[in-house]
Amino acid sequence: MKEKILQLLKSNTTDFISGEKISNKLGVSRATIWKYINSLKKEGYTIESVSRKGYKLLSSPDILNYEELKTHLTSKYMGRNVFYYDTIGSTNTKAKELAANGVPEGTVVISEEQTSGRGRLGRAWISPKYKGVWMSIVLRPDIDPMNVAKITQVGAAAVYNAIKSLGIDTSIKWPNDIILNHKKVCGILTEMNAEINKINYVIMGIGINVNLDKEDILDDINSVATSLKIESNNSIDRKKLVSSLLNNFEALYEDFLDNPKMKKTIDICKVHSAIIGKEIRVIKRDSTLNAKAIDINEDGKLVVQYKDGSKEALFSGEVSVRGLMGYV
Ligand code: BT5
Repeated sequence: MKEKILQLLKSNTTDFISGEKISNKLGVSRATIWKYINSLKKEGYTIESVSRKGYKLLSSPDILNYEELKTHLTSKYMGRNVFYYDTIGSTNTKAKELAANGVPEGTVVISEEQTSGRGRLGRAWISPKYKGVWMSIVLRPDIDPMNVAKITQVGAAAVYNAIKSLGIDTSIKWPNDIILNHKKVCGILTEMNAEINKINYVIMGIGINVNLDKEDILDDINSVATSLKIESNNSIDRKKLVSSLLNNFEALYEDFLDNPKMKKTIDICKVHSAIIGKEIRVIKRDSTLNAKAIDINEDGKLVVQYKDGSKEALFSGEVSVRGLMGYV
């Protein structure tokens, strides 16, 4: 009932809606409406109430539940089943649990804060409350498990497009970072559960530093990390960003399922690459070599050329890439 009242208020934010009208439409008493309006106010909605006129929604809180996201969502299934938390350990861990219990493709876990956010190889990911986008998408692609790494590129391209739709131009550092002014604003962690030739599910975790302030970026990462707000001097609308990300991701993901060469994704990752054409360091488990990044191929691999002229297509699982002068 609360959602229905909110929907009515949202459908008309220029005029007051009378208690009588709401009561007739939804078949509940005026006292019940008043109770729900108070509860919405407690959640952070600013609602003006004037006797004889009724109620008017003045503003909505900056939170990322489905009620708030759906205004901007145009996707068919990405983000249509949202598990929203105020705080959680890691959205990827929760998404795995839900996926194992059978939630459908496109289910999203999103939290205002993570207390044990994870990067790759067990690294920590800082995720302060209400300041970022910390979310995971459950996917069930019918593809060879060997091709799962490609989905990280689909995610990176979708994040690029979503941030661009808000007027900020970033670049993509293969395989899983989005970069703004040489620092990281977003990281992607793709995890999967599979048998030898069948994927049970893939979890695509995305962390975007949206409205973090300088003091949120702790000492040990401030040389590599930044936020959209710090770089643009503007607070960013997180709801628009998440919805745009899900809309973009669905389109590129479908293209990837239909065309494994995923031209649309690769084009975005190449044109907006932070490293193609540059000298980089390729850090493998037991060696570090300088090379020039020259291409991203249709397998989503980074093609590099070493000093001796030899070329190699790198698989994202086995390397880290750094600029010669710093992070990138
Ligand atoms: C990543 O790992 O970049 C993947 C990050 C994925 C985070 C999302 S949030 C939602 C979902 N749930 C999770 O638990 N995780 C996913 P990697 O390339 O390994 O980078 C990790 C490194 O980035 C750390 O070792 C730090 O140096 C740095 N770092 C940590 N927090 C950061 C932040 N908020 N912004 C930028 N860099 C950060």
